Amino acid sequence: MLLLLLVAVLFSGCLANELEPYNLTAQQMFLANDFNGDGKFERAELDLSFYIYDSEPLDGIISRLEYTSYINKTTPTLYNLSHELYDLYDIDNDNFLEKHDYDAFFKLMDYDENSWISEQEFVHYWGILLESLGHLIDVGGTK
Ligand SMILES: *[C@@H]1O[C@H](CO)[C@@H](O)[C@H](O)[C@H]1NC(C)=O
Ligand SMILES: *[C@@H]1O[C@H](CO)[C@@H](O)[C@H](O)[C@H]1NC(C)=O
Ligand SMILES: *[C@@H]1O[C@H](CO)[C@@H](O)[C@H](O)[C@H]1NC(C)=O
Ligand SMILES: [Ca+2]
Ligand SMILES: [Ca+2]
Ligand SMILES: [Ca+2]
Ligand SMILES: [Ca+2]
Repeated sequence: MLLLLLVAVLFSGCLANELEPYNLTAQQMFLANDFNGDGKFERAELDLSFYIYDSEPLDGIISRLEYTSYINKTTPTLYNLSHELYDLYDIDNDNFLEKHDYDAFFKLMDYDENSWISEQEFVHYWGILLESLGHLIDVGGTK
């Protein structure tokens, strides 16, 4: 999930520091992934945000290869980052993203354990994450 919005930000700016401030980027990601616009990021919306990466085979499971090659095709500058994100999502480290991985990843963001992610929870989680992974974005040797 979520790289889609990073992609949009990068295309408009083309520099890694366009992702800063990271909390603002995280906020935009929240808005983009709250598909029904009710101010809550819900478990079903997490599934939706990953749907796009499922290609070959089209089986509801996203392998590391499916995920990272999609990124490499669409935004090669995010290729390294895509591996780190995949590690994060693939909670049991078996190189396949499945329901139990999404369940566990969702819980990581749901600090108050009320089964939906508020904008505040989302921005908190992704703000920290982007800060720690931002250096992996390939900005063409300028940074
Ligand atoms: C981002 O962080 C800055 C500095 O802490 C703060 O002033 C700003 O309101 C935050 N923006 C969002 C969208 O959280
Ligand atoms: C990324 O895509 C390029 C161009 O399609 C390809 O040459 C390269 O092998 C790919 N790299 C990886 C690591 O998938
Ligand atoms: C991506 O990974 C390759 C191989 O580990 C490394 O050579 C390259 O510098 C990395 N790029 C970025 C932007 O971190
Ligand atoms: Ca929602
Ligand atoms: Ca698949
Ligand atoms: Ca897994
Ligand atoms: Ca919550």
